[in-house]
Amino acid sequence: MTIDVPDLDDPSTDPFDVARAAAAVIADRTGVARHDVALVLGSGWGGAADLLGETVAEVPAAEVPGFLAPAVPGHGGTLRSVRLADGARHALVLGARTHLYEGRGVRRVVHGVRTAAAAGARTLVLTNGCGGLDPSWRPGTAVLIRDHINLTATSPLEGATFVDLTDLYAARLRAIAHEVDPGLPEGVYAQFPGPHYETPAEVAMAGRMGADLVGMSTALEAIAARHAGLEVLGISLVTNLAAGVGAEPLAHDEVIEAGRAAGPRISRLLADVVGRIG
Ligand code: 8IG
Repeated sequence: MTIDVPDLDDPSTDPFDVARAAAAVIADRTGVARHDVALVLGSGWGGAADLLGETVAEVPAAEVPGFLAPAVPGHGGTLRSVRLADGARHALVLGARTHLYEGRGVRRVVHGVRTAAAAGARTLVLTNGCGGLDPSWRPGTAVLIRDHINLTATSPLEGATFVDLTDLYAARLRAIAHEVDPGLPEGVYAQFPGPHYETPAEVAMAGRMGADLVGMSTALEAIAARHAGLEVLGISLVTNLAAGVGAEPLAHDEVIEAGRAAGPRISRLLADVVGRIG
């Protein structure tokens, strides 16, 4: 299918036109006319889609309007359609996240979210790997995002678009996650622009502001999702203690190992939660 798609970087382009074009290509390439739920898989969550159900089709992101080839070759970069275990619903798994720090503009950052909405999704699950401020949250701890603090100094919305962000991270979906795992902690996620990690002073600042988690994604996507009418669930995987938290710096191989060890557990969690979302 060849279609003429306007350039997302052109200010006169309506980004929702590109999202609709992307959704049309996804429907064509996957043979799935409508996706019900979408997932964005962040650091540490790459394998977490495997338990969701049966993969129907995979499309390289670079072949879908508005999406970019992955910054790191062989690192994600595909859009996957998965038939959920109930046999009726389909999940769109976005394995290609564009981060703000890539410098491609905020439209690219939220294009996957807008495409998911255009593809029919009513629910969006945003996952990420992040730093934790609570020293009792060891690397490998999954945390539900209760709210966020956007420290990027930007917004994915353009013009006089005044969107209410009360209960952005839907209480209904957090309750479903708690049915699956009553012990899941909740926290406030602060999105920094990155790509550098925070200084200890910045982490302390974020803590005084009310943050429990620090990362480089998710908040801008959640804002775009709410604007597009999606119900949002956010789950973080704490892969490291944030800078200056805890007495000694964590060894990198310990962090990697904690993430690896968490893989099967967070995959199960994600599949069980998505299975219960109506
Ligand atoms: I993985 O400690 C991961 N991503 N900003 N800070 C920020 N992003 C992160 C961190 C962290 N760990």
